[in-house]
Amino acid sequence: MLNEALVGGMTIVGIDFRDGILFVPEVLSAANAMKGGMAILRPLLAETGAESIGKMVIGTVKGDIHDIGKNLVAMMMEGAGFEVIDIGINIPVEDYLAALEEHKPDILGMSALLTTTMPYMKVVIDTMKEKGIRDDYIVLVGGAPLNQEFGDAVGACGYCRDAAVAVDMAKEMVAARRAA
Ligand code: B12
Repeated sequence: MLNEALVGGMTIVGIDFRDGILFVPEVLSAANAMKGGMAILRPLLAETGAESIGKMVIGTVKGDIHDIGKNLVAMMMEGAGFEVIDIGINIPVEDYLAALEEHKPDILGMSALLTTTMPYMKVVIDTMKEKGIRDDYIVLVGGAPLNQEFGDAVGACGYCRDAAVAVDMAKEMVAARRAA
């Protein structure tokens, strides 16, 4: 349901928005429908996971209000058994740092959907380095305009092209870190 209906539908909306067939109000309406569907699926997916296998703080970077992909990642991670603290959209570096301090997660996840906001991920990671806390966390980044090269360039531990990859990568990295 999630991959074929909700994500599949939003992919078509994305293509039609890009091609000028759909406009912002229609895209917003589709986004709301997706959120409604996710609200129904969320507890069902969460039920399938047992104990927390790790903790993640996730947010969309400053200047960016896109949250569907982030919410999907959060939901899939919860479904896989992670505890997820979603700090929302338009998140400045200070708020990321405060959430890390408060929740002490295994993973920090950052999302960006705009080419103008994706460089902000480097601001967050560089600030973590300055404060000497970069290596305390697994940093995963994602969002449609990103790629592996960008993830490497900003100093993330991993770039995930979708929520399924995020779950696999998170499980692997948390297990490796705990084993070490
Ligand atoms: C829906 C949408 C909107 C909605 C957002 C609603 C919401 N609540 O999120 C609205 C209408 C508000 C909107 C606004 C704008 N949008 Co818009 N939007 C889209 C659209 C159509 C779909 C995005 C989406 O939700 N995709 C579905 C999700 C499931 O996919 P996803 O986000 O990529 O997430 C997956 C992966 O990337 C990954 N992932 C994502 N985040 C993370 C994080 C982590 C940690 C990990 C591990 C993985 C991960 O996993 C996710 C799930 O599989 C895209 C087009 C597109 N195809 O991307 C344009 C798009 C992103 N928007 C665009 C633009 C330009 C804008 C506006 C500037 C428009 C305007 N002129 O006002 C504003 C920006 C406002 C702002 N400051 O942010 C452009 C960006 C172009 C660019 N070069 O940057 C796009 C590409 C459309 C286009 N072709 O022009 N938008």
